[in-house]
Amino acid sequence: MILRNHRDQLEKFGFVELPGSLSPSDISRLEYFYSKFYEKSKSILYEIRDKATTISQYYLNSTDNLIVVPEELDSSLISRIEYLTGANADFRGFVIDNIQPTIEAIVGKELNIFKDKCNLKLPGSDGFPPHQDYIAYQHFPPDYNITAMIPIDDMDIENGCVQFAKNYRESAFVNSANVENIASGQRIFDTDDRGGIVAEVVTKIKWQASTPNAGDIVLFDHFIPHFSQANMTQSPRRAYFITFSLAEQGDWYEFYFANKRENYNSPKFHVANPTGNKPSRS
Ligand SMILES: O=C(O)CCC(=O)C(=O)O
Repeated sequence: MILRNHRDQLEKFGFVELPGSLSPSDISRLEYFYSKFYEKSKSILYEIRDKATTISQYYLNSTDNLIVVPEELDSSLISRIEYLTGANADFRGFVIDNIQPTIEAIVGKELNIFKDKCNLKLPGSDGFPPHQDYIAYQHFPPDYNITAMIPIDDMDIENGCVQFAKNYRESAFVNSANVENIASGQRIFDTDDRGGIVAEVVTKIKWQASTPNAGDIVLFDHFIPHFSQANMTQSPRRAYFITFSLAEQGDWYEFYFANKRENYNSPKFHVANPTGNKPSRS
């Protein structure tokens, strides 16, 4: 059966592509929600500017708003928007009804939403260096996380699609000197000061670009190394990333985001974030 095959791929490689998972009306809904999130995020940035406060200070006093992360080199441009299902009950219902059941069927367990975001990747916006999401999530109680990447725009190499480490689970892949830790039987590699995987490991990885279209979903676990390049096109490359944990390990969504509001600048919330290119305004 298809789902059995998907589960096997996920277990073997750490990621699996699910083409054509969403209907045309689902895709329109994703666009509609995005327009709401984007307008609200702009108004939050204006509010922060008008109050002459900092983002980290603003979020200390805001408990139920979207969390906006601006571009590193231009704080008036949005890099990503978080707390989506927390701030919008309709979007939460959409995810629970239209996305979560497929993932639960593949994983074979009930899930809870752990965190969520939409990456905008504006024209010229930088990529994410190679990293394992485990580095960011290890600070929280669930020991299994799986992310559904849900493109709003078709993704390709030019606009900075995500590329996965196809071979990193092969036993001869890397010598143990570059393994920092073993978690749930998976290797966690040494990191640089941004939380990215060290170059000695990165150069041994066989990268596979994932180029999903709107309507597809790509699932990946928190161990698989992945990276993306800058968006070299003239259009944004928008995608939702909804991360789940096992329901049997509790519901950590509000805990995660409360922690983020209290520690907005903590490196654990900015692992391997893009920093280099300044996006254009067009
Ligand atoms: O949006 C991208 O290009 C990559 C995102 C990513 O690697 C991440 O959020 O961990």
